[in-house]
Amino acid sequence: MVAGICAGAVAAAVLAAGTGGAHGYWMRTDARFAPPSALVPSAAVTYDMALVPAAAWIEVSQRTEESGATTVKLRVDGLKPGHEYGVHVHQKPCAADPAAAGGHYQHEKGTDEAHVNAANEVWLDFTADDHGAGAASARHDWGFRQGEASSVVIHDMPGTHGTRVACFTVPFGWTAGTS
Ligand SMILES: [Cu+2]
Repeated sequence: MVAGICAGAVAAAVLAAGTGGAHGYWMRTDARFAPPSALVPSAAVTYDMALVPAAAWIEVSQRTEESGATTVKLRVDGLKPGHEYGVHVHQKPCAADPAAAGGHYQHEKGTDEAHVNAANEVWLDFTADDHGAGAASARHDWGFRQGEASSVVIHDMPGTHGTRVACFTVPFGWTAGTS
């Protein structure tokens, strides 16, 4: 019974969503982190309870304009005060295995420095304030391809070399004509 109520709350956490296309796309979703072993699964999974405690909060929003230009915003609360986190949009949904989220979403695919950067990927690095809250925003003149952006992964340090400490499965919308 409790599980049923909470599942409904998770579904309702997506406040508004449209389809990709000429009118753009807007989406905002939030959740509280839970470990993969939680009886009631969450779309937000923590792998490191010291850096991302259970019940810490995350919100992700996406606004894609008619041009395809896309802004992704992140807000968090309840994290470790003063800690610097690295955050990226990843390709696949979260699971109990931190590796399940796959690699970073990339506008143009490549593994060299020309491709692995905040201009070609969506980076949302932030430093938690004295109360454990944080925020970040990234805007690009491109949007996502269908099925290739599925989560936001939090790492234990900024940049691309951090360990994955949490993951939030997000219903990102795609830009029509790019799939
Ligand atoms: Cu990442």
